[in-house]
Amino acid sequence: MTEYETIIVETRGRVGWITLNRPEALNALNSTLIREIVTAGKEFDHDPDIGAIVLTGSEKAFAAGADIKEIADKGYIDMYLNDPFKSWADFGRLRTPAIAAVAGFALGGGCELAMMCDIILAADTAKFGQPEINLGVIPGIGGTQRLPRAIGKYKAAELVLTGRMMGAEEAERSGLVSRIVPAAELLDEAAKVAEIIASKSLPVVYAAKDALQAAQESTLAEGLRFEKQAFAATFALDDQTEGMGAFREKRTPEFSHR
Ligand code: CO8
Repeated sequence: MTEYETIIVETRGRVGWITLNRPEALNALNSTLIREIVTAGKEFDHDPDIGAIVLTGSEKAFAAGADIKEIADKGYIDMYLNDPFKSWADFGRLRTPAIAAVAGFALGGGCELAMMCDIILAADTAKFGQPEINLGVIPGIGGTQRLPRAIGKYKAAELVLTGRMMGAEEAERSGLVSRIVPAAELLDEAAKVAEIIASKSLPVVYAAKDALQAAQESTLAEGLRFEKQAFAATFALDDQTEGMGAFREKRTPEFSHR
């Protein structure tokens, strides 16, 4: 098992847990933290015994964004040619569904990291925002692209252009979060959702995630064509035979992930 400095990594049954752990900096995403999250995510993704990932922070902060102290003195070439954030794309490409369990601040890169996950569960204390404009920069790992797709152009523009934070209620109303739960129940609720997903057939879960992803990245016609093929392909799986057979026999299916 890889040793980590800035995150805590655990396996509970078929669920992989990644807890950001830089409390002194409100989980600001420095280069070590980025490398570690991506490494842990990929390790879980390569493990066929893991069916879902939960990514969480502390009560005060999911993540307060890129580590401003680490990037403040960088120049254009550092950011463009030596892009310190390029490995994030690998996190966005994980096949295993990821649930962001967000309490406290999810700002800048923290909000963008939550948006790379498939489900965002928010504690009632959660605060989301893209405050980069206040620092003289713009969002750099998807904020200007995923936020408008999640909450619409006009609300996203207000947040990105003013740097205003929004609370959990507003985030849920806008479609950024899947559900709000009381802060004390956040991790239990994330565990329940993750365990449900991890109990399904892994190849079918991958197919569903791929098709949902296609909805974000393609036209309706392309997405529907992709779904048609992916749907038909599930009929090649033992788990389709098992799932439908179990329904006919009025029993719980036992998926073999084949
Ligand atoms: N970077 C570095 N250190 C941070 C960060 C950060 N983003 N956020 C908080 N900290 C540190 C503070 O400096 C402080 O440390 P110290 O005591 O040593 O000075 C400690 O965390 C606690 O923070 P505060 O005392 O400020 O706590 P408050 O409760 O008063 O305020 C806030 C909390 C409102 C969250 C405040 O800390 C804040 O505004 N933080 C910055 C938020 C921000 O602007 N985020 C965007 C960063 S830019 C970005 O994310 C660009 C994305 C591009 C790609 C990113 C890929 C990783």
